[in-house]
Amino acid sequence: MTDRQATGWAAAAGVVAVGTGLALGELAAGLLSPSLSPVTAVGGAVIDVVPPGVKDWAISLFGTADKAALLVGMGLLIAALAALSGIVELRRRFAGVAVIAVFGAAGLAAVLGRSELTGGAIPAPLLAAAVGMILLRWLIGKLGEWQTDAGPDAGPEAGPEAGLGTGLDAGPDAGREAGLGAGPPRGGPGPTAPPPSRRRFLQALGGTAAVAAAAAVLAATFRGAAAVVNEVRSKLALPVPVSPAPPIPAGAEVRLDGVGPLVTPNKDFYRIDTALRVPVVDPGQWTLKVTGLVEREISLDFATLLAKPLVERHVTIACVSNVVGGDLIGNARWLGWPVRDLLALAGPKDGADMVLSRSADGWTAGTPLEVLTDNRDALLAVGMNGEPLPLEHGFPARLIVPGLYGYVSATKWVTELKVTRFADDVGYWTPRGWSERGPIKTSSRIDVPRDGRPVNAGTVAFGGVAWAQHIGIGRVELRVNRGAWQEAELAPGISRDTWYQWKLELPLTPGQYEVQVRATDLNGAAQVEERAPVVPNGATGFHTVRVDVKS
Ligand SMILES: Nc1nc2c(c(=O)[nH]1)N[C@H]1C(S)=C(S)[C@@H](COP(=O)(O)O)O[C@H]1N2
Ligand SMILES: [Mo]
Repeated sequence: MTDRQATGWAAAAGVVAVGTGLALGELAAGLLSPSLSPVTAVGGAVIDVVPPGVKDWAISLFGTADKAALLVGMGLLIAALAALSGIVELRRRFAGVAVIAVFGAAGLAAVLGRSELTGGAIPAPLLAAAVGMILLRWLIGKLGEWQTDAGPDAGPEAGPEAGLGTGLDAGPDAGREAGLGAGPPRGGPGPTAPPPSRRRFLQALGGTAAVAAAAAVLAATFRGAAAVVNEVRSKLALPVPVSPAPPIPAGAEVRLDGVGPLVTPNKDFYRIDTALRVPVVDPGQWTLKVTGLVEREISLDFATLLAKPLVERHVTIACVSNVVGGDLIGNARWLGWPVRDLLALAGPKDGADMVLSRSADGWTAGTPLEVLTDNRDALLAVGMNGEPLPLEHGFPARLIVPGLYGYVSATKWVTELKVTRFADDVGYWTPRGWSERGPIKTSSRIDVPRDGRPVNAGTVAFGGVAWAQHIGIGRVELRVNRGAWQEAELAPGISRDTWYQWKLELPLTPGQYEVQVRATDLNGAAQVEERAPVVPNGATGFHTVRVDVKS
C-alpha cells in the first residue's frame, strides 16, 4: 500500500469514527435533552459569537436557508477535522485521539454555555468524544496492521476511492473475487495477494459506518418529537376573539401584480431567530411566569390563557436587520391576550421600566414597560392568521408589539416576563452591538417594477408598501431621477399598526430612470433620507430602483 492510499484510508477512518461518535451523541441528546444536542449547541454558539455584520451577511446571502447553510458548513468543517484526526493518528499514536479530545471539549463547552442547558444535555458531548476517540484508535490500529502486512512495496491496493465501493458494499473481497474490483484482478499468489488484515480493517470500517447510519436514523426519529407537538397543534381549536380584527377596508389592496398580499400567509412569513432547532414546546407543559418587580407573581398555563378574553388584530412586524427594500417584514392577523391585562394582574412596581421576556430556548428581549401597558394592542399571541402559531413562529405563545422591531419585542416560545429596569437587565442582542431600544423606523418599499427589470414605454405602474407602525402612514411620494416628489395613491391601511399599499402610474419614455420612494407618517414626519446600515437600530434611506424603459 502506498503512503497516499494509507493516508486516504486513515482519513476515512477518522470521518467514520467521528461521525459515529456524533451520531451516538445526537441520539443520546435526542433521548435525554430534546432541545439541546452537541451539534445544535455548537451551531448556537457559532451564531452567538459571529459579529452582527456576518449575521446580516449570512441572512442576505442565504435568506431563510441560513440555518441549513450553517449546518452544512459545520458538517464540512467537522468532516475535515475528523479526516485530519485519522491522518495524524496513523502517523503518531494518540495524536488523532487528542484532536478529537479537543473538539469534544469544545462541544462540551458549547453545551455548558447554552441557556437551555439541563443536566440531560451533558452526557451527549462526552459520549460523542469518547466513542470517537475509541473508534479512531481501534480503526487506525487495524489500518496499521494492514499497512504492515501489505508493506510499502506490496503493489497497488484499492485506495479509498475504489475500496469503498467494493469493500463496503459487497464485503472487502467480494468484488475482487468476482473480478468486479476497481482494477483488473491480479492473479497468482505472492506479495500482491490481499492480506487478511485488509479484510479486517474494511469490515471494521464498514461495520462502524453502518452503526453510525443507524444511530443517525434513530436520532432523526427522536426529532419526531416535533411531529408530536405539531399533531397537538393541528388538533387545537382556537377560541373566538371577544374583539375580532377590524375588517380590512375596501381598496386596501392596490391589486397590482407583484405588490402584496396585504396579509402575509404563514408559510411566506419571514422567520428570524437564533434557534438552530425549532423549540418544540408542548402546550400541555407550557407556562408563562410573570416575575420580577411585581406585586403578585403570576403563572399562567395554556388552557387559562385560551380562556382569557382574546382579541384579534392585524400587526405588521419587522426585523431590525431588514435592509432598505428588504423583505424581513410581514403582516399577519394575530390572536392573543393584551399584555397590559396580564401585567395589570401582576401589578408592576414603581421604578420598573422594562419587561425582559424570555423564550423556552433562553433568548431574551427587553421591551419598554410603557409600550406593553399603553393603549396599543401588544399581545401575548396564540394565533396567526386564524391558526395556532406555527412552531417556527413561536408555538404555543409569543409576543407581538406594534411599533417595535422583533429583536426587542417579538419573543417566540415565550415562557417568562420579568418586570425589571433597563438599568438592571439587557435583552439578547443589546450586548451584541444592537440598541437597547428598537422602535421601527418609518419606511417604504417599491415592489414593482423590480429593480433593473425592463418595462415597456408608456404608462408604468409603480406599487409597493409603506409602514410607520402605531403612527400610520399619511403620504407616499415617488421621484424620478431626483426630480420633484409626486404623490402616490395611498390605499387605506388596515390600521396604523400595519403597512399600507400604494401605487402610482408614471408616463415614461424609453431610457434609464432612477425612481425613489418616500413615506411620511400621520404626524407629518418624513422617513429619513440619509442612508444608515441596519446596525445598531435599523436601516434608513430611500428605496431606489433602476428602471430600464424599452421603446
Ligand atoms: N425566542 C426567540 N424569539 C424571537 C427571536 C429569537 O431569536 N428567539 N428573534 C426575534 C426577531 S429578531 C424577530 S425579527 C422576530 C421574527 O419573528 P418571526 O420569525 O415570527 O417572523 O422574532 C423575534 N423573536
Ligand atoms: Mo429581527
